Amino acid sequence: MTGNDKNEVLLSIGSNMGDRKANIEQAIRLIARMPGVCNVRLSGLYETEPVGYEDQDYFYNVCILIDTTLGPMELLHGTQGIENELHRVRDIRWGPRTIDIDIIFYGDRSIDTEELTVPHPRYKERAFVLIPMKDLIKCDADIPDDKSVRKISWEFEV
Ligand code: A4P
Ligand code: MG
Repeated sequence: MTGNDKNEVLLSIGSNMGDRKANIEQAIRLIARMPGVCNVRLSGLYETEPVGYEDQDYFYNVCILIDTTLGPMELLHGTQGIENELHRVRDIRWGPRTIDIDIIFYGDRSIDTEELTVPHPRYKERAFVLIPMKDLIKCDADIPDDKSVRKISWEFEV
């Protein structure tokens, strides 16, 4: 436990199924309502080419910064609960996911357990994380391929 220490955390959120924008907005609302989470700040919304499995639809991606008194595992379990809640509505058996929430940074901590690796091990190779992230924090990582990431007009307040 970290007591009542407040940590700044960067989350990456992606969706490529159903109403992608609505899924992302709902995930953000649910994160903002978690006890122990406050001061939610949003990046722009981006449409991004799929990375990894190419035979799937384009994603929408955002990054958000939050302040939280939750410890890293509490936060992970909370965001996994939100993933489950949003998956359940869509009843998907295989394939793309309605929502994916990854912890990119948790303060300046390094964590390497079976359940959680922070900073996220692949974020530096991913334009779909780096470009939204640059809306929120200074970042000196090279942006790999920004042609695969396109900003979408977005009116949303938490
Ligand atoms: N886990 C470990 N570290 C973390 C962390 N920092 N944040 C563990 C969140 N979870 C973490 O995750 C699998 C396990 O990772 C969890 O049980 C957790 O304990 P998952 O969300 O169930 O599965 P996943 O997301 O499919 O796997 P993975 O390896 O995290 O996939 P990625 O790397 O997140 O890739 N292309 C575009 N354009 N946009 C996307 O958002 N996302 C992916 C998923 C692929 N291609 C994409 C996008
Ligand atoms: Mg994930």
